[in-house]
Formats: sequence, C-alpha cells, structure tokens
Amino acid sequence: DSSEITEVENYVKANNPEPNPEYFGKAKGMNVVYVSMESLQSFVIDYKVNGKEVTPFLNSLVEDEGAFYFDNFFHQTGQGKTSDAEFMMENSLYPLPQGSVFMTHAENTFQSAPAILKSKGYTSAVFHGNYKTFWNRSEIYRSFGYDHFFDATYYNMDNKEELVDYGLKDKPFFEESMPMLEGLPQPFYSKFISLSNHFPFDKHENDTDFAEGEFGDGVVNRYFQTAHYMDQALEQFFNDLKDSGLYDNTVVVLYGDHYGVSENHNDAMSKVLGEDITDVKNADLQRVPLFIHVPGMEGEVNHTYSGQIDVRPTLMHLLGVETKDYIEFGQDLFSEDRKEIVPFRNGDVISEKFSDIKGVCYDNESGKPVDEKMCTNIKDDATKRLSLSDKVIYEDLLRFYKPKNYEPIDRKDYQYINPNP
Ligand code: GP9
Ligand code: MN
Repeated sequence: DSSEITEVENYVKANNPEPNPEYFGKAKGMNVVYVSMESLQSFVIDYKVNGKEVTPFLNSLVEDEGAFYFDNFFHQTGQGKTSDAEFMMENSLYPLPQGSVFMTHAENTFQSAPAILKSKGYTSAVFHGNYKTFWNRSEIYRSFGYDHFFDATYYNMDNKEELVDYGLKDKPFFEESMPMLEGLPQPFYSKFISLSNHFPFDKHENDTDFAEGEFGDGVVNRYFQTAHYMDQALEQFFNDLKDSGLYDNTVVVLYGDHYGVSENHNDAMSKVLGEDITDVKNADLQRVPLFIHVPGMEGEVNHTYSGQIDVRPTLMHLLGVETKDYIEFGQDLFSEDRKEIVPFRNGDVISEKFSDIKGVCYDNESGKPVDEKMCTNIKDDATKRLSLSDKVIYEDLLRFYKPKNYEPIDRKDYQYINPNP
C-alpha cells in the first residue's frame, strides 16, 4: 500500500548523493544515444591477440574523442540478461533475483527515462535487429513510454549472410538505423541494442580479418573476433553520427550489457589472462565497459566503483534534470559524495575497499580474505537496497507515487505496429 512507498521514498531521499555542479546540465537539451554492447566485458579493452588490439576503436575513445571511461564499472544483471541491463538503465531499479522484470512485470507502473524526458520535450526510440516480442520488449516499452520501437521488421532481413541467431549483424544494423534516427524529431532519447557479439560468437569469420584467438576453446577464441567486429561497427556508427551532424549535439553512452564468457570457460580464460580464475578473479571479470561522450567536455578514466544501476541519475544530471523526486537506487557516477558500493543479484557485494564474494570478505588491495566483520556494513547496505527495490516491483508501488513535475504516461497510448504486416 501507500505507506510502503513512503518507506522507500524516505530511504532513497536519504541515500542519494547530490549531483556534482561541474557536470550538472552540461548536456542540457542534447540528444541521447545509448548503445547496449552485447556481452562485452572490460577485459577486452586494451587487450591484444597476436599483437593486435581487439577493440582499437573503443580503446581510442578517451584519448581521441574525449569520452569518459569507467574502469570499475560492473554489470548487475540476473537471469534477464540484456533485458535486466536495459531495465536498470531506464529505471535505476534492480533486476529481480529470479526471472526477468521484462517478462514478469511488464504492466507495472514505471517512471522510466523515456517518460521523464517526454515532459522535457524529448522523443524516444529503440533500435534493435530482432523481433519486438523477444524479452517481451513490445509490452514493457509501452510501460516505459517509448514512442518508437524499430524492431527487425524495419530492417532488411533477407540476406542470410547478414544474420545471426538473434537477428541482424551489427554493421548492417547500425547502417540501416541511421536514416530512421535522422528522421526523429530532436531532441531524442534513443537506444541501440547490438547483437553480433552474442554467444556462441559465430558466423563472423568472413566479416573481419581479425583472427580467432588460440586458447583451446572455440567460444573464447571466437569471442575476440565478434568483439572486434562490433568495435568496427561502432566506429562506423560514430562516423555516421559525425557525417550527419548529430555527433556534436548528442550524448553517447556505450555499455556492456553482461558477461559473455561464463565460468564454464575458466581454463581458457586463465590462459587469456595469464592467471588462475579464482572466485575473486571471477567477480573482477564481471566488469563491463562504460563510455560516456559528452560534446564539449574533456573526458578521462574514472575509477569509481559502480554499476548499471548508477547510469540513469548520471545521465539525467548531465541533461540538467533533477532526480531527487524519483524513486531510484543508483548514484550519479560524477557525484563527489557517492557511496562506492555495487550489489549483485547473486549475493556478492563489491565496494571500494572490501568485497564480499561467495560469503567470504576480501580486502580489494591484497586480494586476501579478511575478517567477515569488515564486510558487514556493505552487506547490510546491499541487502537493504535490493530488498526495497524488489518491493517496488513485486508490489507495483510506483502506482502510489507521483513525482513532482512529472507527467504520468498511460501505456495504452503506446503500441508498436509493424510497417509491413
Ligand atoms: C535478443 C538480444 C539478446 O534480442 O537482446 O538477449 P540476451 O540473450 O543477451 O539476453
Ligand atoms: Mn545480451
């Protein structure tokens, strides 16, 4: 009932740090482009196979484009994989301990980024080379208030060479997306969901001259090849954004959605990294890349311990949108007094100094186990955040909550009709 939302509201208000005035509003009125980079983990950044960089384009973004890069940024997804990552980015609520919110709670009331920005004059759109029902996207996007969903029916899906299991390969996907993006009224809030670097990382040997790795495991070997192909597709997309003139007026956020190489491939991964894949190392490997490019700002590498939950307030504050009246569990990545804590759905918690991995408390610096008491604080904090967020979803509590200066949306006003029925 409504007293429960008051408990959540009080917690959120007491625990969300103030935005950093040096960043607040720096991207006011600009367009937004999000890119979900399928299965991309941070270990590929600056990694070389046979002396060649796997992701030369991404590696150049800080230096050449002035992007921000977050090297202690983690995915926090559960069974909902891509959809869980999307859910956090749009809502700054945690995904559920089981299943995907997209599948189980699509008709809840949400106060999502597309709806928040709608009242600021934004048009919103999702671009994805798979069909709209996958992950129940065409239902939950209505609850998020997405104006447009350009799914596979908007793309040329006739050439078998250009398809992988889940849809269109990244290069044709971004290429065919450009005219649709350019056709949107500005400012727009948009999301591109890439596909090529999806398990089992195949069907790209003729699309790049990047050789497979030689680590005795086909999945790991090919991962570098499909990641390289995605990197090239992203470079092409950036060039197209520049040619269209959009680049100078658009915030671009690139994020890895979740891990691609599971623990089943630890033998090969220990060859890749030249060290044993311990529990701590496996937790380390849940880092995914996050890049934010803000036109006119000089970026840098930022080391704050953070996760996908934290991106929405960061973006909103860059756009000059206050978030203190929204129910959100993330903390602005640029805030001076953010608490560096990353709760995971498997029960692990990583923080700036200590990490609780599979019930053992470790000191980050030494990597050695320490007295479990050192992790009590972060564990309690993580449990509190996760359980309040879960309650919001399970009991559909945002029904009872009306943020100030927010115009509620009605999911009935949104639907996504195929262009060629
Ligand atoms: C499917 C794509 C992949 O449309 O987003 O989803 P995943 O299997 O990574 O969750
Ligand atoms: Mn995915």
